[in-house]
Amino acid sequence: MPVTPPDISASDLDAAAGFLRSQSDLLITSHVNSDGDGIGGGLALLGLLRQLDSRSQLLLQDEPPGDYDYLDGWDEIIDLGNAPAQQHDTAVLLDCPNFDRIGRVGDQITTDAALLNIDHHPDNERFGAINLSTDVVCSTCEMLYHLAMHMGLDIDRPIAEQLYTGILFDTGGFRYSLTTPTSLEVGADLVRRGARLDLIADRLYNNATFDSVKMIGRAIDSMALHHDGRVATMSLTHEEMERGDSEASVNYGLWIKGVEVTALLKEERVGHYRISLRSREDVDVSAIARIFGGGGHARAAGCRQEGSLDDVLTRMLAAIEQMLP
Ligand SMILES: [Mn+2]
Repeated sequence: MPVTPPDISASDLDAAAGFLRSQSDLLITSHVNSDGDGIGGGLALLGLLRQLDSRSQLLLQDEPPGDYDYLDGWDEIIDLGNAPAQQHDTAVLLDCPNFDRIGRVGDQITTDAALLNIDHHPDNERFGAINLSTDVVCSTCEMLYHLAMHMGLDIDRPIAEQLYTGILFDTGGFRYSLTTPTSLEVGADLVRRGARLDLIADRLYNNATFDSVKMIGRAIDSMALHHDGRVATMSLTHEEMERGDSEASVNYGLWIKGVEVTALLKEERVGHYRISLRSREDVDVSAIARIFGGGGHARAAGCRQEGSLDDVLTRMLAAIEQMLP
């Protein structure tokens, strides 16, 4: 049986468990543009709370991407476009370093609401009444696994697949450095409990559209090397962005030997760039992202910038250069 990492204290787990057991009508939510960790974790928590006969709902600002429709409970996710106007005085925030990350879902939470914060970002602001937050776990889903085990709840096949999805997503298939021995043990236990690892990996990694694969081609076409080949940048124009999802493109810079940091500049709106940063091992890209008002993890982070492509690129490269070893 996998053990709880020493950095999660039993008293924090007890406090979170007490919170979940004492509520009967909980709002569960995660950050804007929710990903596999937030969606898998949200659905898993819905299932776990059902075992406590507790009513809860999973509300996200944005309609979740259809890639996750293999998860049990998929139809139960509510996005803000389909949600009745309501005010909640208790909520669980998953995978959010601060309250603002939930976006406009925040308008449905009273200002004095009791919040349970479950997260694994190093810059977590411990904004909840109860905070289950440490960066020694690879994902919010791994944290939920430890919480479920601590509470003696049943992780059945549907919940195992929801949690496994978040863990696989956040570790890049158990490859990123935030993958610990415990993450691997948790993954193994979830497979033992019925998580279909082949199906989940296939849906996460081999599920792109024709347009988004072509977009990877355009991003690679734009690639340039800087700082003696230690930084690779790519960019996509607003026009290119409209043709499909570009999320998969960012990692290709790290395919190149010697590249320490890669950045993908995506023009979300004309003159407005969303920048995704990835690093190999020495550079903490979350520190770079924070300079520009963004955040994330040491190996994967992001921020936004306005201006011309040249200006934004110049600014990013100057900041990256400061961090190069
Ligand atoms: Mn996460």
